[in-house]
Amino acid sequence: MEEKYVLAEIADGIAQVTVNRPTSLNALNAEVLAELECVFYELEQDQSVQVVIVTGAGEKAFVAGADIKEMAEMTAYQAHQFGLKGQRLMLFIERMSKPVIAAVNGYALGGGLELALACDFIYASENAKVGFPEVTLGIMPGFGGTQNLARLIGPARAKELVYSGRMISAEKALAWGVVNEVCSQAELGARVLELAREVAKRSPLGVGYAKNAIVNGLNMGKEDGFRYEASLFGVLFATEDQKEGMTAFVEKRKAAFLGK
Ligand code: DAK
Repeated sequence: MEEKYVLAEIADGIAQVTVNRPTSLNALNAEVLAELECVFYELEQDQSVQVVIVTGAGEKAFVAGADIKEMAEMTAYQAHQFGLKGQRLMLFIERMSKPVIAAVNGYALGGGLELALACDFIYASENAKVGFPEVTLGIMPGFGGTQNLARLIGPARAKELVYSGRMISAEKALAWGVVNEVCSQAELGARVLELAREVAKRSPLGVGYAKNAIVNGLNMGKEDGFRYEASLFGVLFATEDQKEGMTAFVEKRKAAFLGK
């Protein structure tokens, strides 16, 4: 598929995905969602990719939400299909076997914040603003935002954000635990890349299984989560990465992981 609104570049095991529709502040229309779905599907299959970074083109926005102009004309059936498409994308990202980091370089609103929340975590620039303005439009978050935000920062703060439709600053988002780190816009790309490079040196299986345990464990009771973790832990002992990691430690050298 030839992508029009989504750029993907791969170098040294790291894929950089950019939502590239800056004149609409990278708003998600049906075409952008479809392209993102294809790109993420390909990155999941690509063995050379260990970490994915998602950002928005331009200096103003990560993604300013679902495309309001497109949604304004939708029938209930089209809105339903649009919602299913968005949810499918968010769940796919959440369940990918590789980490996905959101580099939020400006507005992350509505569906844009939902995209960022579907990622493993968020680094943001100082000018970033995040929020759920859906209630100002007569709707509510529908790409998993109510579920992911409440799980991340607790129901009280999530309700305050969702009910008010307010945008909060990067600084407040950091204090509330929506984002992991805030830096200047000029530094954001480098800070995220630095972390991605560190993660890309680790065992892809160790990282992927840990993601699997955290993501799926959050949907389980604690004891089921412990059992699930133990099963995945055991499976890793059937891999070459475990043998290589421990042999390298004993031989006092750096491990060369193969992801198998
Ligand atoms: N959709 C379409 N166009 C957008 C947009 C958006 N979300 N956000 C910005 N744009 C466009 C603007 O219309 C403008 O286009 P032109 O007028 O130049 O053609 C251009 O981007 C630049 O924006 P502004 O001129 O407004 O720039 P400002 O700096 O003045 O303001 C802003 C920036 C981010 C504060 C403002 O653009 C704004 O308030 N944007 C809307 C933010 C928003 O409300 N986002 C949430 C959208 S609702 C569903 C599940 C989920 C969803 C929907 C359905 N189902 C289950 C069915 C998700 C819903 C949402 O995300």
